[in-house]
Amino acid sequence: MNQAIDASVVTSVRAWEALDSRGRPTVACAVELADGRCGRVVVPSGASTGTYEAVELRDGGPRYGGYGVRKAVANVNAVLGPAVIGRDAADQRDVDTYLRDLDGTDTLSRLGANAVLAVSLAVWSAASDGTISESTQPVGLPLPMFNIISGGAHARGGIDVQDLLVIPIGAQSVADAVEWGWRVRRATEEVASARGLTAGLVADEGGLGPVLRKNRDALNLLVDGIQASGLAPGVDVAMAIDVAATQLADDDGYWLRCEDRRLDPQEWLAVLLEWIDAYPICSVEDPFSDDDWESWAELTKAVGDRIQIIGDDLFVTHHARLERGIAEQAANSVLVKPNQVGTVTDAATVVETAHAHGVRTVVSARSGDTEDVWLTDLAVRWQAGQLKVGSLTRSERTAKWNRLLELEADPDIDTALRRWETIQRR
Ligand code: 2PG
Ligand code: MG
Repeated sequence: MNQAIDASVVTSVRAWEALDSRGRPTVACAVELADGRCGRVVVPSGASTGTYEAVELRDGGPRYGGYGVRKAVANVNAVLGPAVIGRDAADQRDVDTYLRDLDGTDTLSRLGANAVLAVSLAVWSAASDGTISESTQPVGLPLPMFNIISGGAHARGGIDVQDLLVIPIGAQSVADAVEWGWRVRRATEEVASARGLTAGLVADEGGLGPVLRKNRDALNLLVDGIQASGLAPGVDVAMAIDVAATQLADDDGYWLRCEDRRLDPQEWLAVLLEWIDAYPICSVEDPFSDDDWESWAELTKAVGDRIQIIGDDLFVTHHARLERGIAEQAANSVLVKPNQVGTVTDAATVVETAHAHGVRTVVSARSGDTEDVWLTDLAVRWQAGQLKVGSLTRSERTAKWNRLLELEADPDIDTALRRWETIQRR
């Protein structure tokens, strides 16, 4: 063994049960290397999970309403951790392949994707030691996507569309982007209050959770909020939606519960195209369910490159599903969530595949997230085009924006905000 490898050998792995931002138990893990570097992470967890995601291990039973993760923690401390000790943390692919082999299932359901990701990320965190780029090349910082209004699984009693977001497409810096997002959120809250809506309710990702009767009411509220902020809709700031349509789908098509409307896929496609024409929408995520490949391809064909169509539940950060999507032209963008697939290497492979095929990348947090900032660092390392971590309130959200602001302000890193034009050309 040479000295460099000696220094980055894993010497200790320790896991414990912690809480995520929704107050649900999650796995925390600390890894130490021979030279003293250490990584400590707390893994996130989704609410509108895709059918094909890697599987979190939960304890069941009365403790924490069944959400406890003591079994996953025990799997780190007794199986995954001891197996990783002695391996080179600088070789992430080797570590992750080994972790995956130990589990032995494609969805990591035996030892738990929450257990495997905790170790994979903590190893990555220890080895990277807070550094962003080894190169002296300019590092493009991802363009933020800010959640303003929430519905669906993130805001009980709200509209069907899960997230209404803004992308500050005209911003020249992260600092401006963040301030513009803040202005839109505040103005939207004021417009909602003036309309007598209970806008102060905050949803899981820090966005507003007003009780509205129609999905269009939310789209109108957001466009009015952008206008009231003094920014130009579609020029400074564009709208984005995450439908999370797997949550709306049943055997007959799509069910808009707040409007009590049932639509077949063709009718639903027509509604989406109406919205895209009527509002300054530049991005639509999960417009159809994760099995409705045909409808995806129809929408993507209809909009061409005019707006981005993002596969979240469709691709679940899984390279085989992304490759099918590329072959069938089901979407032109991919959401990347490390815990959907379970290891840093698998998520990185999806980013590489996407970039090699001109598919845009949006690195994303989960609705149940944590105080950690590794997601921002991964997005920058991977040179992802965009970053989606929720709204501009709540510490688990602002921590990740704050890290982006920190990187932009770091004189030792040659950074530039990834501009919308650059993203569109990608
Ligand atoms: C999504 C995410 C984040 P969840 O659908 O994109 O907004 O939600 O973590 O609940 O899957
Ligand atoms: Mg989504």
